[in-house]
Amino acid sequence: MHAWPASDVPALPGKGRDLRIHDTATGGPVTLDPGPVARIYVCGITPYDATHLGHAATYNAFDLVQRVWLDTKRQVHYVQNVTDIDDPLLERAARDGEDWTGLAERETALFREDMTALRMLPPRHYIGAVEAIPGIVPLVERLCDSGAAYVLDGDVYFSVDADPHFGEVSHLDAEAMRLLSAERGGDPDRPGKKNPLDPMLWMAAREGEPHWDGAGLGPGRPGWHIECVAIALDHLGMGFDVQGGGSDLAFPHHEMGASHAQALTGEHPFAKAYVHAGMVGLDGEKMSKSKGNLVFVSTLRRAGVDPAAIRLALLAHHYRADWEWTDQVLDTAVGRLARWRAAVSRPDGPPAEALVEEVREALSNDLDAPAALAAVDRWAALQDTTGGTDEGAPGVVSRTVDALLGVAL
Ligand code: 5CA
Ligand code: ZN
Repeated sequence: MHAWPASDVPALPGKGRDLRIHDTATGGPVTLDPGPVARIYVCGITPYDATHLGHAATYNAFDLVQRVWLDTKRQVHYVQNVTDIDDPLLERAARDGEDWTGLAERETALFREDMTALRMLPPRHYIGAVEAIPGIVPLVERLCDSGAAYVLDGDVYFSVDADPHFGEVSHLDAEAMRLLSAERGGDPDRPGKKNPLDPMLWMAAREGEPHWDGAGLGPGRPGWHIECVAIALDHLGMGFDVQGGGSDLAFPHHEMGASHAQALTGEHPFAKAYVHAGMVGLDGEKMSKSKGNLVFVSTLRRAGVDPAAIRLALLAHHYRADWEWTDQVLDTAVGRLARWRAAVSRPDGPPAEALVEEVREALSNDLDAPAALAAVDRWAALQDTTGGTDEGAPGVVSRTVDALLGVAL
């Protein structure tokens, strides 16, 4: 699949800082040392509805990861998937009497437009589940051959007991895992499973549903977790730096993915850090496609909201916090954008060197975007009250905000 166009990332004076980030698996901060090429996998959308502010907030967090690494002069190999075949997509298409491929294509196209408008840097590889199927089948066959998978009425399940590290990503107790598995696509109550938590790797073709050639597995379609594992192993390999997504992916998705990969390769870990963004809510509930309480990026754009203001609204919250979208959040961002634009529109201003370092420091410290915004606010306030004589300082500020925060002033 093609991704979306990259916006320019201006080079900044001096040198960026290494990223220290909260890792769900260890429950604390880790300082990543990726070498010259940093590797990151971020779980993509299931394209059955438009991009909402919750999605945008999660992709914003991982865009910052990429920007911090680029500032250290590293290359970034960023991979993202599109879950373009899964139950929710088929259910929505059936509900609306629409062809599931048309729905997926339309919503993926809209996602690309939203990401472009928000200046999210594109992944290097943007891969759909459907196009990954030829790579998924042999992995499932290998898991079967090694005894880490088994067949139940034609469906293939992964045996979580095959991975000695199972549970080490999310650290949940058995009951919590069972509940979340039932809520998030698993089937813990299906009779005949070795362990109720075992997730499906390959679903045998169902009457009237799309299916693909599965060689020895028979016709069917892939499970959700193996999709991301196949794509990540193909394009990044084991031990990549960051596996990212919203906090609702920690279990089962990232836990199961890590176990699939570890059982396949005999190596550990799948990712050096598992990074999870908080959930954005509306009216007291997590924004979710299934609940329908959504504010879409595309709706705001069509209403004339500047995408830079949407981006500033996202950046005003720490990525790990759960927060609520309100009109006030957007109004504050619109006001901030206007103040910043006025402040950089003059040829000179207060010195900007310290600001560049403050923004770098804030982001390298577990992506503290609110602290970065506060630093720019202080510079803009100084510009507004006393001004300054440093020629070119507004340009430096503008490039810093662009390169590190993805906001074009
Ligand atoms: N296709 C799978 C991942 S392989 C999936 O979870 N798709 S999704 O469309 O449901 O979500 C895409 C990303 O947005 C995931 O990282 C998810 O955790 C995140 N996300 C979904 N809802 C919210 C929300 N309300 N707030 C923050 N992030 C969210
Ligand atoms: Zn995923």
